Order: sequence, then C-alpha cells, then structure tokens
Amino acid sequence: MVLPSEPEFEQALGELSESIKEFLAANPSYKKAFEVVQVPERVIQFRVVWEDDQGRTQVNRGYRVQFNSALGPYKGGLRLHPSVNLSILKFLGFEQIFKNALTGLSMGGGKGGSDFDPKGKSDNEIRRFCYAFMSELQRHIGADTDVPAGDIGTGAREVAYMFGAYKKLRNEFVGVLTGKGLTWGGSHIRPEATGYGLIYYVEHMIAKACPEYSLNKSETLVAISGSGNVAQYTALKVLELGATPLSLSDSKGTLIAKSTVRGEGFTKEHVEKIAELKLRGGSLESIASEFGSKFEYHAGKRPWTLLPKVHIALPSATQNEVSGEEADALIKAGVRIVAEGSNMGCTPEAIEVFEKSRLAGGPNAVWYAPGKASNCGGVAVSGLEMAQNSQRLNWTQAEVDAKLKKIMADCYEICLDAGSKWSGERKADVLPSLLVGANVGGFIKVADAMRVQGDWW
Ligand code: NDP
Ligand code: 8G0
Repeated sequence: MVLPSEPEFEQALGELSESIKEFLAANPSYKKAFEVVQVPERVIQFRVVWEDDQGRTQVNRGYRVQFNSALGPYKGGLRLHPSVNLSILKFLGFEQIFKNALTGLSMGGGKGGSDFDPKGKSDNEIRRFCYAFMSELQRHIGADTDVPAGDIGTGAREVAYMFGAYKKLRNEFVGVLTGKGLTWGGSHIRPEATGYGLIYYVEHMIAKACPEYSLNKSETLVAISGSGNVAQYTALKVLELGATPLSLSDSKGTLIAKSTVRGEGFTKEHVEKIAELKLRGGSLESIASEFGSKFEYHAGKRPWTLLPKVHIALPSATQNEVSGEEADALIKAGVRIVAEGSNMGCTPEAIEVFEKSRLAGGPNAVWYAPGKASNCGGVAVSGLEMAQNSQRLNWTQAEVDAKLKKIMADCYEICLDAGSKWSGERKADVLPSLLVGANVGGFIKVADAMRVQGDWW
C-alpha cells in the first residue's frame, strides 16, 4: 500500500471525488474541471524569524495556499498551531473553495498559517511573531487579491497585530484582513458568525428531519466539542434558543454535564467563564472543579462516548475529531443530527456510519452536514465585512444577522436541492445526502466559473 504523502488533503479530495461521482457520470465534461481544481493556483512558503523574550532567534514555517480565484479574491483563515503543515493547509484551502461558493458571495478559496504555537507565549512574543509573519505575507495579499482572517490559534488579538503590521509596511488602510475590531473596520456578528450560522443551518435540518427536537425545547440535548470561538458561540446560540448544551472540550479533555434532566447543562455564565479562560490560554482541566458536582471532567477524552443521551452533535474543535467508533456511540445515544462546526470534523469512517444510518431511513436515521456547508457562516460574514470595507460603512448587528440567516438558508437549499438530484435513488422516507449536495453544489458553481474564464475546456 502506498502511504498518502498529504493525508489530510488526500482525505478531503477523496471525499469530494466520491460525492461528485454521480454528477460526473452524467456530466463527463466536468471530469476535466475536477482534475484542474485539485491543483492550487499558487502555494507560498516562507521563513518567519522572530525574537523571543530572552532575545533569542526563533524560526517558524509560514504558508499561504492560494487555491482558487474563480469566484473572487482568495479568502480563508490563518491557522497558528504546531501541527500546521502543507497537507493540512491544502485540505483547508481546498474545502474553502467550495464552502465560499456555497455562501453565494464573491470569494475564492485559500488558507494559510504557521507551525508557530501561540500557547505559553507572552503578548510581546505574539506581537513580534505577527509582525515577522506579515513582513513576508504582505507582498502576497491585498484587499482585491487575497484576504486572510483568523482560525485556530489566531483570534482578534493576532488579526489586530497583523493588520497593524500590514498598514505600517504598505501605508494602506484597506480591508486586507477580516475579523478586525468593530471600531476599525470589523463587522458586527463576525465573532459570533460561525457558531450562530451553524445553528441557523441546524434549525433547517431539524425542521425537515426531526421537528420534535426543536432547539426551543430544553429537552433537546446538544453535544459540542471544542471551547474556542466556534464552540463558544454555538453553545451561546443553543442556550439563547432554549436547548441544553451537554459538553465542551479542548485539546486536553472534555467537560460534560452529568444529568440528562431538562435544562441541566452548561449555562451562559459557564460559557462566558470558559471564554475568559481561553483568552488567557488556560485549559478546561484547570477550572473543572469550579463547575461543581453536576459536571464531570474526562482527561484525554472527546465528548462523543461520554453522554448516555444526545439528540444533536456539533463537532467544533478540529479535523478528524469523530472516529467511526465514536460515531457508533453517538448513534447508540440517539443522535439524529450531526453538523460540523469544524472543518472535516468527522473521519471518513464516521461519515460512513452516519451516511449508512441516513440511507437506512426510518425514525432513527441520522442526518449529517459537512463543515463546508454548516460552518460557512463565518466566512460569509467575513465576505460581508469585505463588502462593508469597500463601501467604508458599517451595517447594524440586526442587518448582518439577517443577511447571515438568509445565507445559511440559501446554502441549505442548495445542498438539499443538489443532494436530491445527485445522491441516488431513495425510498420516500430517506433524506437526501447533504454531503453530496454541498460538494456537488459548490463544485458546479466553481467549475462553471473556471470554464468561462478559460481554466479548463
Ligand atoms: P479556536 O482556536 O478558537 O478553538 C479551537 C478549539 O479546538 C480549542 O478548544 C482547542 O483546544 C481545540 N483544538 C484545537 N486543535 C485541537 C487538536 N488538534 N485536538 C483537539 N482539540 C483541538 O479555533 P476556532 O474555534 O476558530 O476553530 C475551530 C474549528 O472550526 C477549526 O476546525 C476551524 O478551522 C473551524 N472554523 C472556524 C471558523 C471561524 O470563524 N473561527 C469558521 C469555520 C470553521 P485548546 O483550547 O486546548 O487549544
Ligand atoms: O473569515 C475567514 O475567512 C475564515 C476564518 C477562519 C475559518 C474560516 C473557514 O471557513 O474555515 C474562514
């Protein structure tokens, strides 16, 4: 067996390839588009040298994958995490192309970052790293060329330092990054957008597949992984609507609510406490004891096997965070909806378990939504931030939220429609595949724009 040289990228490519099979069989000319779209337009790799607090030289690898610009300037976040490598950034950049297409906004796909680990670094070290990183990246990006943003390890503080560096180096105040502060070009709802958008998407899924699990009911039990930007705002929207979040996790372990009694999950105050902890770079383990006897901390575990009863599962930490066995455990716990807040949150084995359950149909079938559909709200509001920057004006919170809701509704409809057409013959009680729908829907849009621009023929 040949081992994959870019395992995460090959996984993402394999998923798309499998999903669009039926469409390609009926439309063979698009096979050429698939061959072309899997090669990035440009990959930039660079050295980042920065000074630590002891005055020592530190060096990291910096990257920007400019994957596809058929629909607009490259758009996608910057990940700062020791695991970052080209395989991970190519998978993220590749998924971003089709996700951005599903938002209906004018954005191409890209992703970047560095193997720099922000954990345990001082504020001054973060600032010096961000300046050093941007001193090279600045020559490759621009408001009409490539517009990066945050991602894992890159929050509001890092975006602000990078924006400041770009401005100094280029003498331009332009919308070259999204996720900016509200007073200097940022958009309302951008911090909330991925989590809120995920829940807006899930509301459509529930309405069609299992209205009995409305998020307005405290009996509806929601498992969430992660405790960063996406997980926090996902939990807050679940709470605002009235359902019960039962878990949050981080790279060290999981905190769960022990009771399945209605309403006895995490509260808004709990989530705010965790948000404050994460801003300081702390771990859930360090505050678990403050949550009292109704909560339980499990070191080294993810939430999926820990909960006896779950209706909705929302992986929101990182890629490949649900295994096949964990998917089985979720099904045993009664899960009906699985939607990714993270990118490629489910392993291929987990997806197979969920898709099999969907195909079996009936009252216990699971419905799975891939991240490129269910988490597109984040990049969508980044697109709205770009639009506001171009006009040099700011929309209100209510305006942005309404646009986000509309974008998630339209994205869901595209997925449902393409899924109905291209996910095989189905019995009346079998739902269309949102996996196929998202991949085919996004692919057609990108492939068509590439064809008329002369990228394939
Ligand atoms: P954050 O850095 O804010 O939070 C990441 C969370 O996931 C933290 O709880 C972190 O734990 C945990 N985590 C990160 N890496 C790992 C790992 N290798 N193993 C286990 N846990 C891990 O990132 P975001 O919330 O912004 O991103 C989460 C996911 O959502 C990512 O897949 C990202 O690409 C995706 N996404 C984000 C969007 C956004 O707008 N931010 C938009 C769309 C998708 P710890 O605190 O211990 O580090
Ligand atoms: O705003 C963005 O461009 C962005 C930031 C972080 C993650 C994502 C994503 O869609 O995965 C987009």
